[in-house]
Amino acid sequence: MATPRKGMRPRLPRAELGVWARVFLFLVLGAGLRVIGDQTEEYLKREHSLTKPYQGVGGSSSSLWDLQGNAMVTTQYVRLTPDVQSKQGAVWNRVPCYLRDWELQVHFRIHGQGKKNLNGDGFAVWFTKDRMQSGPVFGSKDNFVGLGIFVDTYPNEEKQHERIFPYISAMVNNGSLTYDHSRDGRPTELGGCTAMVRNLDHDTFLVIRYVKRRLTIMIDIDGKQEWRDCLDFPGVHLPRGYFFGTSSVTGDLSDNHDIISLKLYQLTVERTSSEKLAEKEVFIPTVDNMKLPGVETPSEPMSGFALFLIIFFSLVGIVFAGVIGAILYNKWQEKSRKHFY
Ligand SMILES: *[C@@H]1O[C@H](CO)[C@@H](O)[C@H](O)[C@H]1NC(C)=O
Ligand SMILES: [Ca+2]
Repeated sequence: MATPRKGMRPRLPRAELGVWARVFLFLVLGAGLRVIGDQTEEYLKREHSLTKPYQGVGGSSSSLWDLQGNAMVTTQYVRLTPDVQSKQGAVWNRVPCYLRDWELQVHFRIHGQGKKNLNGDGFAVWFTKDRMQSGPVFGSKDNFVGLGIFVDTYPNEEKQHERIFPYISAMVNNGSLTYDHSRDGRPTELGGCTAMVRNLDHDTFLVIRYVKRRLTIMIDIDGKQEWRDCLDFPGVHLPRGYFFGTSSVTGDLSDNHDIISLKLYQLTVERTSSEKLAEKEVFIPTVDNMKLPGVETPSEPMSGFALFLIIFFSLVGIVFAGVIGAILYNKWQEKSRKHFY
């Protein structure tokens, strides 16, 4: 990913603060606040977060989260689907989110008996207008309105063009697009990355960050407490007041799809007055410069090395041309001298 990230906080490992620093911040600033970087602050929003021990989830009417389908809650995780064929489940936030800038940290675990590529299908993380509607897109409705992030563990498309699964991808929809399951959603994706996330002993996370209309996905799946880039896409316009949710489905192949936590942070970001003006409220999800299905993908931006080679050989060319030019000029002078006498 070569695009520079402007206005982003420097990335820090999750365990960036020591215990005493945390205690100090907790006492001084109150619970739920993490101070990071210079321009950005994060506040954990409990009304949009799903954490142990999942009090009341799927139960009481005061609960912030609803379960749907075969999803079930234990003390350690919310299991969207068990490692059993033809199951579907989801968990949805009841409170619409009106935050302008946010970050959703998803702590998940995918595990099962199936050997490589004999497992499925993965899970989706949603920020959508509709909630609690089962369907064919990782257990949730198609032609959705909003944002879908897919952790796809099964390659449906036979010809995979070098793509290695599991694969994480993102899609923004205004309700008109259909997710093409047989092609793993490739015609409509914004981008994505490979993420070997199955049957791991360590914790696996993905983070979805939405700041100043820029959608960024990072993953922490190697057990090193480091965020790795997965997708970075500017010009993503998402309306406010949508719902966070996550869903999963199994078919002939299956896996346990477990959500350990969903932590939603409000990001407080400085904006210039022109930035404020440019960011109009939107009511339909759109993406600037979205490459439409069937349109050729633009070629990769030039790498630094390629640029170096071009400049290097241009210089060599100029020097070479200069030398040749000088030789020819000398020859010509000699000739003209000969001519003269
Ligand atoms: C929805 O998206 C499609 C495809 O990106 C586009 O052709 C259509 O005009 C959009 N509709 C609205 C109402 O924005
Ligand atoms: Ca798939």
